Amino acid sequence: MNEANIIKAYELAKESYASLGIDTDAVLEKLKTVPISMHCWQGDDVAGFLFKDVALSGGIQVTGNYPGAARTVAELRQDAEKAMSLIPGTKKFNLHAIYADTDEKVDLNEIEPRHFASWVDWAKKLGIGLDFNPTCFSHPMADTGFTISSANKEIQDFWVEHCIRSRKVAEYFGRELGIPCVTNYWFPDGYKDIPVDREGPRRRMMEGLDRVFAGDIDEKNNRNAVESKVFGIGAESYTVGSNEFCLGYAVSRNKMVCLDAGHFHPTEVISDKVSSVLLYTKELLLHVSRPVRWDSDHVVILDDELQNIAHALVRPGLLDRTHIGLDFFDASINRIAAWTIGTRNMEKALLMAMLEPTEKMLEMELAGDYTSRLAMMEELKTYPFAAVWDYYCMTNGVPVREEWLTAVKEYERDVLSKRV
Ligand code: RNT
Ligand code: ZN
Repeated sequence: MNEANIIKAYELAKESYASLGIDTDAVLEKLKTVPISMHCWQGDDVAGFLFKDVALSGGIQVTGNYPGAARTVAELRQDAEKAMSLIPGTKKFNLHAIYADTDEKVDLNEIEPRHFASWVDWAKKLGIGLDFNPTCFSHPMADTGFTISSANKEIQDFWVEHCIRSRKVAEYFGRELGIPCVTNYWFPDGYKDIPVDREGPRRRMMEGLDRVFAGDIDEKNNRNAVESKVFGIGAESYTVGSNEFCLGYAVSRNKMVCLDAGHFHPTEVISDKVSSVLLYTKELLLHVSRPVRWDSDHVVILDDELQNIAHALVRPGLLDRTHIGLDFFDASINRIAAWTIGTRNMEKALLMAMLEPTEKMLEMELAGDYTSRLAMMEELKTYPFAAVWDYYCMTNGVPVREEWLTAVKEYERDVLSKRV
């Protein structure tokens, strides 16, 4: 793309938006500071490094066998850096416990901050924050389908211990990096078939979580979220950590919920949940994903729901209380492209939401002028958003438009294709 043309197009776009009272330069300054947490697990199909050759469990699934998945910590970092070089804006990196970088033989109930020290060094080098997740799946102690809500004391204790240790790793991340870590607790616990007792497992999950958050907890450096789900593969009839469970837990314990776009009934959308949840909790975590017929974790595209999520955060000023994380894993396409497409789309959706004369539209709404409201919403869709986006990419030193694909193809040829 020709730089002079990008600037020319931007100047014209800037005038168009200025006529609506929008300062595009100010919008781009703000957008640049909004952190998006890129999930490590897109890079290696949720395999991790702590255990070798373990099947993915917990009712989630990665499909596809596109070559080039990262096999080592070094490869994953190299891939993530490549993706980050193609994405504008502030990033964080979201780790799972199974991504520990250690030669020691440690189990999940034995992890310590030192097993993650090299991630801190790496994050410092890149100047980014880290987020964290206990890994309550893909482990023999999760084979019954229950973890922290298990009626078996030994199993429950194991996962409580894992979560406490995860929280401490997360607190260490926040302390070391000076950027609060966000820790997300997701448990796949549930039944394939109709249970007799729906209350017991939920009570045990509540008590287990209370043990995880007991004692000294460092909320300055680490914020904790619980992620709900409607069902998982093999847990179709009953999921312990339902939406009501997690919301109730978060509100009563001063924690966050994590709303994952794929964890609700097919016509239920998280964009409509944000404003309610944030009336009752201080902060919110999102797992921006794309369910296709089920919680399929497709790469995030710039669809209506993504734009609605961005509007739900930007219009009422809830962006600063929301942590945006991504959660998808597609092994059927180039994984660096998957990260790049999904994360760039999140940025685009935020930019679109910021390029809106919200106050004017709110006036229309309050005056009962729904005609003008609808007219504006529709006209805005064809405003010169693309020119602002291109300029944002260019001035942030990342490829403009599909030019990033050339970089990915080169990387595939020179690096990924050699991983055999
Ligand atoms: C699973 C949840 C959870 C996981 C990651 C790997 O349905 O969405 O967030 O995707 O922890
Ligand atoms: Zn999720």
